[in-house]
Amino acid sequence: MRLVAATAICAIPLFAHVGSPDVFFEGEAGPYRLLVTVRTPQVIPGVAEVEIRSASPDVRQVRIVPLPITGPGAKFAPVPDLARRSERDLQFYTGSLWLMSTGSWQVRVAVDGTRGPGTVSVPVPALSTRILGMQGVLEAILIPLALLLAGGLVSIVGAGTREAQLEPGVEPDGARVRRARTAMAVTALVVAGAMWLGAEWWNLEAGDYQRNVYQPLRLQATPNGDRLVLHLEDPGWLNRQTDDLVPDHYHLMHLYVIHLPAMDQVWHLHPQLTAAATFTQVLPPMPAGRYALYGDIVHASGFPDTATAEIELPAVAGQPLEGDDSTGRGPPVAGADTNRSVAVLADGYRMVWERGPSALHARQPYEFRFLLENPAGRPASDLELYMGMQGHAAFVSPDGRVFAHVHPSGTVPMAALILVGDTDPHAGHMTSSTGLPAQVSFPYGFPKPGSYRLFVQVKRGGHIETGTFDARVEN
Ligand SMILES: [Cu+2]
Repeated sequence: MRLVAATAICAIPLFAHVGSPDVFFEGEAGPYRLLVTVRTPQVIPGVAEVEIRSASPDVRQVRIVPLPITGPGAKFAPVPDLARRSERDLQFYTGSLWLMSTGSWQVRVAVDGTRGPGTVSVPVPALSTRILGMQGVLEAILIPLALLLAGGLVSIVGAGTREAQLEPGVEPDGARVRRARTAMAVTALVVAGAMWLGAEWWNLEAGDYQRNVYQPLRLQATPNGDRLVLHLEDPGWLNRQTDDLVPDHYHLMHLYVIHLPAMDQVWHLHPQLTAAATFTQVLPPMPAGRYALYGDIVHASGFPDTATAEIELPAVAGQPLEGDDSTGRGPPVAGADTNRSVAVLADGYRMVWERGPSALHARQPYEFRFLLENPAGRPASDLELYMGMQGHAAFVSPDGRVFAHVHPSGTVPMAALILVGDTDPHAGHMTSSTGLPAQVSFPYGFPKPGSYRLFVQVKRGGHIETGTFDARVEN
């Protein structure tokens, strides 16, 4: 009998962003700048832990409430919960929220303070990523107990049939003994039948739950000369579709291609939809080798997915990169300096990671800040928007189990932010496309200890620059 319960531990969570389930968001609730972290539950229904840090000290009260992004539930908000203010850090608030069903949710954060009220909604994908097999100890106790109960019932029925109507001390005759054996055999059959039915019912329930457990989209990648054809395949998770994609920062798919195992070159490409659930990318010149593919897409519900694949490519003559497509290089990841804070770019420019001296810890939200310097060592003055944003960063673990595509507003796709409505597509990032600050920041937290490579991309002087950095993350 396969025993399965609706809480925790045995598969690796893989979804929108790969292996990086926490949601990090930075943005404005009215006049207040907030950094919001939502630690999503591993099973649904489940409790999401919400952490909110206000950048200013003038916040008096924070209320939080979960709502579906679409459907009737989106219009009827339950009464918001008051977030608890930390006693040690008066700008830090925490709360817990139930997410009741799988899908696209938002956490609405309502702030009150000396500058009046303000609200902001943070999109949160809710999905079950795990199933818990019954613990071994519990199994070792419960199975013998069940057998004891079943055996007990059979012997009680046998003893009853054999001796219940006899005076104490009188031996049962042969007929009674035979009748008792028959009764015991029938009881054993009935008990075994009941246990079988119970197991069937349980497995049915477990199977139902199993269908809820998130399965990432599969990416079938077929090289074809200078082209790469990518087909999205749904393994059949709930009612997900592969033809309901919406553009996220101008493109239906953002494809990261990383050269393996050195991770010494990355491409950020934007394949074209050429048939149902099928994308085609004209490849740039690429050396023969093995490549990891991470294709970020967003469904119409605001639900993000990352489809992954690994492919072997022959040397590709390729076409020059066009439009928003870009590439960058770094040193081989094996033995890379995890304390390096400067990446040398083209034309003598430098990207500086303002990382400070303290160690990085897993599951901790950080503001990753990067400064672009010109050859004279001064802040660059010619930064532009790259696909509507000040910058794009990918946080990737060399084993490919973590991949997160992050923006200055956080891990949330821009398309989902637009769906939740109170975020104007041009708020939170710059409206003018030139004269941007030389510094760009990304809110993010690593899901687990280990080593990570960061690919940070900005646009300046009409071309896209990529800074490559490495981080060692402690527990
Ligand atoms: Cu991006």
